[in-house]
Amino acid sequence: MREAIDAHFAEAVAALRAGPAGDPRRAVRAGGALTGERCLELFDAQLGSRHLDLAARELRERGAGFYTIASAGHEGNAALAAALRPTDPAMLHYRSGAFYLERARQVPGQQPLRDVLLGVVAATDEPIAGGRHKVFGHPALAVVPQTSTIASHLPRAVGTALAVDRARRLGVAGAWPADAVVLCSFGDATVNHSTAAGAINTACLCAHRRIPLPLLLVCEDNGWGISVPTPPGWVRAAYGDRPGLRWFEADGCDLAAAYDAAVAAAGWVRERRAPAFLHLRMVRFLGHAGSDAEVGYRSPAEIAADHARDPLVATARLLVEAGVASPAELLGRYEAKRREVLGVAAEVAGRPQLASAAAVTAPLARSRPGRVAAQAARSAEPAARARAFDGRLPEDQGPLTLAQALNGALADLLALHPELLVFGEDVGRKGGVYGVTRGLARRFGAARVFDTPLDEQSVLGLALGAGLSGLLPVAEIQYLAYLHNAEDQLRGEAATLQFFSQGAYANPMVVRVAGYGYQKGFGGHFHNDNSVAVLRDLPGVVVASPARPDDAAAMLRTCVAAARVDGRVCVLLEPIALYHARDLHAEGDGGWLAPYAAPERWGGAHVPLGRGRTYGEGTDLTMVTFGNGLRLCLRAARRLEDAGVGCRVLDLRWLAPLPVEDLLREAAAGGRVLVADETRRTGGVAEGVLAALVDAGFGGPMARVASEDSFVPLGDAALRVLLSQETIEQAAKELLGR
Ligand SMILES: Cc1ncc(C[n+]2csc(CCOP(=O)(O)OP(=O)(O)O)c2C)c(N)n1
Ligand SMILES: [Mg+2]
Repeated sequence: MREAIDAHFAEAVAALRAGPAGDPRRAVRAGGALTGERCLELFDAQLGSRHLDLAARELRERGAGFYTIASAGHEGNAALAAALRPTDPAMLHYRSGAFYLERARQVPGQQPLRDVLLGVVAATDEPIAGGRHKVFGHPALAVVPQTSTIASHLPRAVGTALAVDRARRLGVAGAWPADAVVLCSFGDATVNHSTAAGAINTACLCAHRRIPLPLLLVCEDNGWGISVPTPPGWVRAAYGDRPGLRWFEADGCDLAAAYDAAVAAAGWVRERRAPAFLHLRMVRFLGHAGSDAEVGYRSPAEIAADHARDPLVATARLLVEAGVASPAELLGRYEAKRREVLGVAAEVAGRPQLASAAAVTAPLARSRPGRVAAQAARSAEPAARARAFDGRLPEDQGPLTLAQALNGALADLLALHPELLVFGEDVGRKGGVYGVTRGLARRFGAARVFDTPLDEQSVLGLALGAGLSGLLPVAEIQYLAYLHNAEDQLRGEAATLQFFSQGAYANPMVVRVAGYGYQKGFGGHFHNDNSVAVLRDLPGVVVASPARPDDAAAMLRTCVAAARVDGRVCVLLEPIALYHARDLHAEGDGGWLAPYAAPERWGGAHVPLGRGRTYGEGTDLTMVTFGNGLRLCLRAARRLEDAGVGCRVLDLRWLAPLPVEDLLREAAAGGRVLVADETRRTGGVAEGVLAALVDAGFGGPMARVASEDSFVPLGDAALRVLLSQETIEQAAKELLGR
């Protein structure tokens, strides 16, 4: 079936009246900068994009294609690619076909029509996602693939823009040229999303504070979010006059106007190192996607009226009126492009798709333990360490608390890696709510250790952008409950980037999260959150849960090493209640302190990913636990041993990947397994531990104790829902049949 816009283009261009021959080196419109030659090049990208859309529909009809969201009507975004450099990182709206084709034209050796069609047919030889998704992305074009979640790329774009100039200031090699502009484009409905609003607010705040942020935000406004109209004038009303955000606008259907506006906006951002917002008025053809029956919410007359705004016809008119080409010539180009695209489509249809689960999951969790161990063993030279610690090395300070050990490890890592940044709410001058980052801002400077705005999505966005840009971010989320309001930045963005780019792009990061309960009734749910299910099911994401000071320092180093070496995304869950704990069994015994686990080079030990730690050698019972549970279990084990029961306690240390090998060995040694899980009964860690035992055919008795499926209340009531030592002891006795 021939699409209406296809027929309309032919009719409208045939009806154009040829002007006298003009000089293609001159502007197609007096007063503008777009020459006839350049206009023809961009027209070629626009034609290619349009025919890709038409071909995607044909492939879909034949059952050979799997994606039909079109760029039709948005082809003016070719002007953005023309105004930018092919080395400027681009995070693109899903209607960016013309941008992609024009950018690819600027880089030798590209086959962009083929790239896009390989994506449509989900072929394994598609260059970025390898058949995992249809995205615009290519490492040679600095186009970073985006997820389908609208707005979720804006925090990363802000972080990337910040990282461009921060890398230069720190004198470290970033991933982008020092004068790069970061492009982030999106639709009009997207500006209403809180993720977009928060990210743009953070950009404004940076500009207000004169923090360099070369970010070009482009809203491609077609007036619709699927079936919901955006009120005319709304985007301008919302963003036209924001502090620190320079506004540009143009008719995106008019290539000459869009080009001038894009050149002005890109130049402004590049020179000022400050954010700008370019509003391009577009039109949406072919509905929202192939499956969207637009006639259900718009009249046929209204839909047809849009054809008058076809940006391809508008470009043809520019060329014809400037005497650069005749209507017949342009129609010839249109049909030639159709043949070219359909030729490629025929060639790629039926290309092999991913054929096994192993093939699909291959990019998820790159893991090179030998290289990670070697990296984790490294440390700064003695003189640099002495400076980093003001001459007081942590290994000379006697036994430390968990908070002190983490503080020492962060300083060691900052001293070792000039590209490492530590940031979050209150981590700078205050040194963190619990003092974990105390003194770091003073010793390493505000460019490396700093406070962020109070917006967890922006904190994670900064990590996403910094990691992508060659920096090594260690972000802090103040409380686990507040990770939950931003977790899509971890789930949708951080965890998927390697998956959708086959590792061509990565966002190495460590996110430190203060969490878990047991704060003696203080703080209630939000400060005692024990929900970790949402982290454990993220494919490829490492979840570390150190309980003791020596493990905490060593595991933080492992996480940073895994991020740096393999691009891993690591979450370090830090038990708040143990930050300042000193004793284990009795007041003053110092049982929860430990000497600083210095880097291996100075005698410290490395904790490999997914390796647990065993306490005790008893053979009657194995307790499996982590976090605060370790302390409870060690105390319970002491009492059980007094009663003649031989216990061993396995601290899992890593909640993802679970230390299955250690688990099976210790389960066999104890014969019976009691899992003590301070998180919830539903979705808690015990579910994974017991399932791993069952999967492996462990035949001994098993039981679990966990906290209740509840939020944690204030005061002594907290003890009614949290796992307790008594509960553990009682369950152990039942399991032993006593
Ligand atoms: C967070 C999120 N919610 C809902 C969707 C489903 N969705 C996909 S596109 C879209 C409309 C986006 O409209 P707009 O930003 O104007 O872009 P356009 O498609 O018009 O170019 C919606 C609601 C989504 N992808 N992400
Ligand atoms: Mg829209």
